[in-house]
Amino acid sequence: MRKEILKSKFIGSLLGTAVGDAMGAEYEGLPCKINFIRMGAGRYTDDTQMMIGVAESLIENRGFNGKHMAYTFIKNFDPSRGYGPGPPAVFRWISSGDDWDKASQRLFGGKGSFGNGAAMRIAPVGCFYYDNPDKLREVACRSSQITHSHELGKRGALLQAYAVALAINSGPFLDRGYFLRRLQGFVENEVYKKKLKIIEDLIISKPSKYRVVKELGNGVEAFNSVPTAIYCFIRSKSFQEAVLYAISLGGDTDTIAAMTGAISGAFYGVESIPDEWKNKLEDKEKGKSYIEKLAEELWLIRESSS
Ligand code: R7I
Ligand code: MG
Ligand code: MG
Repeated sequence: MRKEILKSKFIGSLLGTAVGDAMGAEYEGLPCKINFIRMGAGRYTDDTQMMIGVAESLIENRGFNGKHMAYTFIKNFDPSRGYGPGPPAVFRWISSGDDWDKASQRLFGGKGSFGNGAAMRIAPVGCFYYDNPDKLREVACRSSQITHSHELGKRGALLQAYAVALAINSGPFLDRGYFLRRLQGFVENEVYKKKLKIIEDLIISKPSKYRVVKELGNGVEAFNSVPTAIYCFIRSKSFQEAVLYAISLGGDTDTIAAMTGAISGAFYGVESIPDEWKNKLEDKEKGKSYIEKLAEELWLIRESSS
């Protein structure tokens, strides 16, 4: 792959997360079949704030450092970005002395969270380890462990990271069957395998949005949103179509659009994100330009090591 293409895919994936998140944020919790979707204020939410933390920590350490990533999340934490209840509790426990990889196990009666919070932020891991599935698996799981230690929370993040990596490695024409088979081969979990099989069926049957939501979900749980995002990407022919479709399904729109944007941006590259959406994305302290810079730094580290 040409260097410039890889760079565009890295930036596309990180910016795709932020654009999907900011755009979807204004439709969160609405029922399925939303029409007239547009980019509103362009303010991103927790999904992007945590994705930024993942990227910053990978860059500073030139790889994964769990304690550093946990403290980066804590440093960046801004409650006005709309976090789920789990992560802020974990941040408090780590700040009071819990180990970075133990605190999250206290959530949900000791089972850990299966929310989509680990998957929504994972794009930088999928980019950084796009050519190393073993390392991707390890870092996706360990970075999830900071806040999401439930098996289904981690597996969701792993699946999302691998979808981003596959999208980087494919192109310009998508072989849907191949893409799904590679995901099937990677995921090692019955809940997700079943959902991937449903995607296979949906692809050939032009289903209604109600059926998609009924069978794949549009909720805050990782297993009710990561497969949905994969479907949104796979069924569409452009970044724009994929993200609009994701939001139109309703439910956890910021997150499903963020994850759809991460995969679609990794596949189509940054040029595929409509200018109007990019230009409306907030560009203050850690906004559009900063996210582009993070993606470029991740890419540079990979370029210099290969
Ligand atoms: O996963 P998380 O960071 O939330 C992310 C969501 C995204 O939509 C963001 O845009 C933001 O709005 O929040 O936060 P968690 O609190 O770990 O998980 C989210 C929710 O999933 C929880 O509040 C629970 O409702 C549900 N959940 C569980 N419910 C029962 N048992 C997660 N794990 C469990 C569980 O083990
Ligand atoms: Mg959010
Ligand atoms: Mg959300």
